[in-house]
Amino acid sequence: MTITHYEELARTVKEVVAKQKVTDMHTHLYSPNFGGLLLWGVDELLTYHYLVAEVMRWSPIDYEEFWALSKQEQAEHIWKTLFLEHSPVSEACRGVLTSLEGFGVDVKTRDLHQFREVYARYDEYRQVDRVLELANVDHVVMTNDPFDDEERPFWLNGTAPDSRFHAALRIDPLLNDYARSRERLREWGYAVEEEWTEQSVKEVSRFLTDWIGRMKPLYMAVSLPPSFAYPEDSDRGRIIRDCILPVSRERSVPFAMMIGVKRGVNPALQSASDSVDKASLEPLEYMLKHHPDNKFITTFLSRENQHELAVLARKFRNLMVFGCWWFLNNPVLIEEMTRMRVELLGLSVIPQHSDARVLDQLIYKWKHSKEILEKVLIEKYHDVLRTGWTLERSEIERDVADLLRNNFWRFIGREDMIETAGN
Ligand code: REL
Ligand code: ZN
Repeated sequence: MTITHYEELARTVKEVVAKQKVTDMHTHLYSPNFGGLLLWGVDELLTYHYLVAEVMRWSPIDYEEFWALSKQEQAEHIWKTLFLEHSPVSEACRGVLTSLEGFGVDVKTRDLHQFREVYARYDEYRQVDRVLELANVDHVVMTNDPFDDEERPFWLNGTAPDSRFHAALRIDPLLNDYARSRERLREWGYAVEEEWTEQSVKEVSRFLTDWIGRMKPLYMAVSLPPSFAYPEDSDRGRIIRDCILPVSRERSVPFAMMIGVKRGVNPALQSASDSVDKASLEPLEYMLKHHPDNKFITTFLSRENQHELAVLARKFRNLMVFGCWWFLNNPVLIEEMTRMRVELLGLSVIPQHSDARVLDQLIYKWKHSKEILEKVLIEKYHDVLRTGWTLERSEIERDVADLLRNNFWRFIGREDMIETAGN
């Protein structure tokens, strides 16, 4: 079907975007067979750290007192303060309502006990099937940290994730706190030396290779502070140079960097304590230029870094830009970033990831982001239709499939995972 007019265009884009399955390339979700690691349900939705930060702005409760409450009590406190005593219009509050509504809960009752009863009919396996279907997500990439004492045993026992869940080898402790991680590596039989010697390089690389073998990660990932520098005469600089980049290239496991997070700005907020600052793009530019055979997947946390990141991606095809990360995952910024990226890079980006920590958030994160993607695409396609260009439905299907799943799989070299809505 050839599309020449706005009405057909708008209808087609809406249908195609709604129908398109998403591969969510960065989440904090777990396969349902990983014990209690997968968070789901209304109490988890309400105690999301985004909402903890928001409740503290209204509530006089002491931080310690809040953290001493049970999960249910924290959820009740947040429900009362952010939903009943004030209107829930922030993106994180709205997200809870979209997720509940999408799950079939009647939010207008405002009855948390009733919401809990609905979720009580599910277990984590049924919940995964239902939420992935509701959110139209086909694959989920987890965040898997071998230094995490709760998670490590599952991998050591050979627990295989559900086929829809894929690992990402997260190496924050190795890169951001090497002094402590070095001790752990020794405990685990990696003979790293006090100094950065050839043997240390070999042993850290062996650690990475072992975990790549165990997890089969789609990429290695790290979050980095605004002050991140490279090259740098530091533990982090040396590990990236001597271990991460060579292993990433040799094993074809791209290196994902999430840059710009200031951890623990208000430590009393615990999981909600992190903030943001602008970073330099020079380290990334240096890596892209000096390591053309390495693949990099990158996002920045500050709004101010987004334009220069999109420009840098025009210069280096070994860079894939992804997502509207964390404090950027708000409609006003998603729209601005998506429009800017499409204008500068066409359709060669991964416009969004969910960063979901709670399974049910997949419903709202993708519903809200798809609405914006739809809007931007209609506008951009309409601009070209006005020149006399025409579009086929199959071309729109191809483009939307690229944006929501195939660009990711193609970039990481998994052509076998590429699918389009039409087939
Ligand atoms: O992957 C990360 O480092 C961050 O996305 C998380 O640490 C953060 O807490 C997350 O919930 C943000 O959306
Ligand atoms: Zn994350």
